[in-house]
Amino acid sequence: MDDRSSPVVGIIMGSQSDWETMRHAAVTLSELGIPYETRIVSAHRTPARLVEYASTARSRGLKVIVAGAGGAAHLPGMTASMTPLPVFGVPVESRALKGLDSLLSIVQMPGGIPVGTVAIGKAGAINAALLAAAVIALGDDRVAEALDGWRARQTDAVSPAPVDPEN
Ligand code: RP5
Repeated sequence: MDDRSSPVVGIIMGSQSDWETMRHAAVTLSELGIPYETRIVSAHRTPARLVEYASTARSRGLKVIVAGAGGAAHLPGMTASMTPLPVFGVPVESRALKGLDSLLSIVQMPGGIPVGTVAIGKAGAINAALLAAAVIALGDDRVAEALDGWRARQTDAVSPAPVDPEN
């Protein structure tokens, strides 16, 4: 989806090591047919890249940014400080503190610069993508229909009763 049409969601992350988590946001957007781009943008290691990315995001046509980072996770907040677009922050699970550090770093923004913070790890990456889709669906009937379908399929997939695992 990255190159087929103009991206409306930017998926950014602080490190290559975040991709194992953030790829779930990409998969979810692909399932919904929403064009996105993926970039490694570190608040600490590539601050100039962050300024360039965040400050041009809206003029390049992005509508929502999903930002994942771990540890001292400044990326979502710094991004939100430089763009008026909605930013959803994904706390990536860290080795030392299991992502609690990431979560608190992202969620505890001072009043005035919001970051919509989701759950730690894969669930958060999926939900950030679904929130991005919900924002875009407000002005895009095709995405609204795709999101309705995604949710209906999820509902249909829930068995009415537990089953024993194979083997
Ligand atoms: C953060 O540091 C990244 O978002 C990543 O979650 C964490 C560790 O990065 P690496 O040392 O694996 O590159 O900036």
